[in-house]
Amino acid sequence: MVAGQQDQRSNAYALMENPHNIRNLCIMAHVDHGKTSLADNLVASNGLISQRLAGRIRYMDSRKDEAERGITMKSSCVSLAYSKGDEKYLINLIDSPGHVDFSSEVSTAVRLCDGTIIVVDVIEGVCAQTKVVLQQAWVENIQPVLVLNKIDRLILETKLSPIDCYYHIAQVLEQVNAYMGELFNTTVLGKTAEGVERRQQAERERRLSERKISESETAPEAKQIFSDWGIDQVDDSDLYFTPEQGNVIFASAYDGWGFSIAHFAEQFANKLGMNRTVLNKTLWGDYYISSKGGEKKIMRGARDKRKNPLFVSLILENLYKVYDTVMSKKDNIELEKLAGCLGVKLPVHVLKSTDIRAKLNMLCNKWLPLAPAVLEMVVEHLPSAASISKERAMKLMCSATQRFDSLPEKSQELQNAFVKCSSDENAPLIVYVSKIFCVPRKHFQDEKSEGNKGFHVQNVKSSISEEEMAKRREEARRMKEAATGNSDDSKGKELSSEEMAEIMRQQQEKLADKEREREEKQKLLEEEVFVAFARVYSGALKPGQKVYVLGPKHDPSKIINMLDNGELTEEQLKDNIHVHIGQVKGIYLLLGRELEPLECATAGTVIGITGLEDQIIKSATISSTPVMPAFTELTQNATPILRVAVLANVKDLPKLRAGLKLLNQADPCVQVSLQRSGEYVIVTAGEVHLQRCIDDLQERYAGVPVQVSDPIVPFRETIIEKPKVDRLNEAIEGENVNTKVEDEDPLGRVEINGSVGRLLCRAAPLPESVTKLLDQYKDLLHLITNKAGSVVAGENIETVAESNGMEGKPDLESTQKAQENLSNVTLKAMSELRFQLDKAFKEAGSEWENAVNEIWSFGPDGCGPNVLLNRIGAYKRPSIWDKATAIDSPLAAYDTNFVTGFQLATAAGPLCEEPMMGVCFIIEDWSLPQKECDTKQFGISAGQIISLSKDTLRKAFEKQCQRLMCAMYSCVISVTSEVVGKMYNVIGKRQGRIVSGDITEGSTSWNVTAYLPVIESMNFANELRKSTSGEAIPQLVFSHWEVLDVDPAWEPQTTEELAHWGEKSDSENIAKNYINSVRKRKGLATDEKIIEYAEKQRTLSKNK
Ligand SMILES: Nc1nc2c(ncn2[C@@H]2O[C@H](COP(=O)(O)OP(=O)(O)OP(=O)(O)O)[C@@H](O)[C@H]2O)c(=O)[nH]1
Ligand SMILES: [Mg+2]
Repeated sequence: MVAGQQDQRSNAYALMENPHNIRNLCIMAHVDHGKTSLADNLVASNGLISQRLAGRIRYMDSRKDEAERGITMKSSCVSLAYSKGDEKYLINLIDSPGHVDFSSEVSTAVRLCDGTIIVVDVIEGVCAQTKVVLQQAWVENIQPVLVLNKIDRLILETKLSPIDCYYHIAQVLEQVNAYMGELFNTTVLGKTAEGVERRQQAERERRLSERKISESETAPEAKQIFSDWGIDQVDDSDLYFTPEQGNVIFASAYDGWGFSIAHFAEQFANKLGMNRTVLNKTLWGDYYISSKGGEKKIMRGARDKRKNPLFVSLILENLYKVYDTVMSKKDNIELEKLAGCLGVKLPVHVLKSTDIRAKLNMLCNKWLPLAPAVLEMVVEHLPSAASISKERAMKLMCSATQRFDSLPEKSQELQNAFVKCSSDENAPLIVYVSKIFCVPRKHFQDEKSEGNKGFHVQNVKSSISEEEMAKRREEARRMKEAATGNSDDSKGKELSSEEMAEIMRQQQEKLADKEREREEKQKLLEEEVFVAFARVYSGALKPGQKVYVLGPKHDPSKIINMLDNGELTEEQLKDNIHVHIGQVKGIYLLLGRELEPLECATAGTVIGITGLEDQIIKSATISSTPVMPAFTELTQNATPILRVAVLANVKDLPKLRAGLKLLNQADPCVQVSLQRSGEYVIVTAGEVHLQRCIDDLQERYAGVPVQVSDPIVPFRETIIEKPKVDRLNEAIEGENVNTKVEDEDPLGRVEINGSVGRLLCRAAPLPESVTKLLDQYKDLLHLITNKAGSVVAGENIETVAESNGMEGKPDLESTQKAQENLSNVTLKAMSELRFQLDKAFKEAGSEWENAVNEIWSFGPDGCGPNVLLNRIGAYKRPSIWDKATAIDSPLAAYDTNFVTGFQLATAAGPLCEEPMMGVCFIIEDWSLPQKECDTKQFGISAGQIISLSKDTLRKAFEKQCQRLMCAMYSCVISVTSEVVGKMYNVIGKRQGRIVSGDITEGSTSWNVTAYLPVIESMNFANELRKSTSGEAIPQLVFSHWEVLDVDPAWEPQTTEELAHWGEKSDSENIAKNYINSVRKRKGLATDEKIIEYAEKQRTLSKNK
């Protein structure tokens, strides 16, 4: 079936013509479950690599570090040809990484696909990332199929008997389906109603079918189930994985074999003379063959009757025999005989080979070739590129938070283009670029021949930048002249004017720096090419075509009225930072490590595009019209948390800057920023990701040695209820109080009464459940407060705002409009959140009774986990849940300023200027000075109100018991029982906490979940690997924030404490240490003494 496909590959155009025969899919799984090995087999089917190397070479892992570490670090695509009967298919296969650090790469892959192959290692079963990818497929609404991999290990390593092997596999399948059921049952906020309904229907039908089966079990006459057994009508194929449906493949990617139930059903139907459909439904499950009375019948109840199920007797026993003959008996004559039985002819050189595994691979691959089994499942069960539904198109064009009909009509019409998937000349061009990646120039197939397109690309590129460079030089020359001209006017001063010389030098240096930066980028682009990883949804794309490149924040409603004949003028383009015009240079078919040039890419296919690197950062939408909305943002599963500063030699700084820009452009997850302190900081998802970024910077993007600082780990500052016991576990009362709370007011209220008015407020710890909710729904809060605005506009707000020189003044009308544009899903989510918050507040005690309606703002950034409550009797403003309305109160004019103060206070707390978390500021009274109310003439400035609120809130915070919060990783490790103890040691040493540790049923491996403070996690993976002889690979993902229950201000004071801890507090105050290290890094004052024992020093010097 697969033979001769190599030729078809080169004829990609013929394959692309029919989008109904294109499948775009990705392979997803937990780390090391065998994705790349499976991809190898599929690639080998097209002759890109030899079958002998499939499962070993890991062709898609093209980077050096991927090969060295043995893990995939990026998603990459290979286009394959496959034919079944007369139909020819183009399969665009994307291999994705399984390591959590690269989960954003998985997101970029999923977005371009309509289906996915989920791989599960049958030894390890469903692991943390398996669940994540299943959820991702569910959320993105793409169809999954399943490959149960590494079955050879069940046979060879665990040495399970065939029947146990069957039960083990059945259990793993059950685990996967149980999780699918769980996904279906949990109502994730934002999930579309249609999706839920569709799945509910499937679930109902499944239950019905189960009932039917169990009913049939009770009826003895129904035990023989050749004929009508009532399952036919059930279609739950899109919810569960069931071998009889054909969406499950049993495989060993390493040994190159794999099969679906249908394959054996066909074989045995002929051999045993049975009905193929019946065999298809009974080869998996509790069925056995009974040959009572000479007639062979398939019966139910194998388990009860202690019979071998069909899967064991017809399939597994044969497989075991093959493994036994090749691996244990090593008898060539018997092997040849067995091969004959299986209908396989082994070449002589294979029979003579001493490499037993190669022999096994050859035999199994010929008997049960993996690639056709998987590809057949793919074309039958995964949707084609032309089957995008209106709902899915809507989801791609418009985020769930916005109403689709709030888009301009012309934009809404484009929804049809997705459904049509037409490549006609008139069809609008719609392309999505999910990431941009760097490829060495030598990997372009057209670079290898002379006068090729790629070269042309390069020439055009460099000529443009030559022009730009010339322009820059001219600018520099003019500046220099201007400077000299000035000094000409005052000749006498020319040399004496040091200032002038200095300015000139600085200007030149600046220019030269930028120049060098550009040159560096240019040099790099001579060796490497940026390729946009894209899918054409509608229209056809050709090299040389001019297109609109729309940034992720592009909103067509903002430009719709400017359009002149459907286009934007150059002037308008200059003003709009989200729309660019770019020219496509080359279009390529992606072939794993190589790229093959195309003359045209039609709708439905996944391609690489060159020439747009100046317009695209991370992702973009490409279209022939600017009314196309930007595609919705990719779902990210991991929060980048590991932050480091990067340094280079002064002379290398331009290179470093250029390199960082390229890194930021090409990595979907990394965040690059320039701190106020002048440091370049990069934020990565974890240690492995960091290492990859640094390697890329050093070897590809910057090409200079780069130094990396110690990780900058974020903290949060919070307050807690007054503790009841001290560090010696004794009740705190009276004198024994060891906290900094001052007691004039038991609640710690702060009152300010000055020239800008009176303010009375206090801070209180938010109930934990409320903080959790706020943290969880950060994005939703962002939408509520920033877009739909809780902004209150006073009648005279504009005049006051203007007189204050305030920019971005709240605009009641636009706020109301934004509120109207919120989609039903968002409104529903908002009311749900409000309900949950109300419940959480009410459960926390009577003092929070009405809190949810008093919420004024969230902070920092309007969406953080801190709350500002309005309990001012005289100021009745609508809460954030209500519609923005104008209210008549003098305070309304300063409302936003007050909130800004709150945002600033919560963005940097007093302990070490880190953001606050879980703090509630209750404003009990606020009034302006009397004369301010009478007349606006003596206006109080916005700045005064901001400082008033910021400083007072900070003071209120300081009056409570302050604590530091640490970021925690959740760490999932699976290891064998021999090294579990060693693993616990390493976790314990780093202040980690084991949450759960279970032995996986049917194996000796343990699945352990632990929490580990991020600050203690450096080098953790290495240490763990070393102490467990390379067995344990931790998967660290940011999990949550946890209060460090140590008072940072604590020092031993009472006699007992002094006796217990010693005067210098023998064991260090860990919270204080953390705070001091942060303060030192930020250049803030600490109370550490530089000289601890001055006398000793003196004695030392005397003794000299
Ligand atoms: N015994 C056995 N080993 C396998 C099989 N499939 C893969 N492996 C091995 O498992 C390891 C991981 O395989 P990969 O294909 O790199 O796994 P992956 O899922 O691509 O890993 P990441 O991309 O890093 O997440 C390699 O050592 C493979 O040789 C299999 O079917 N049987
Ligand atoms: Mg891989």
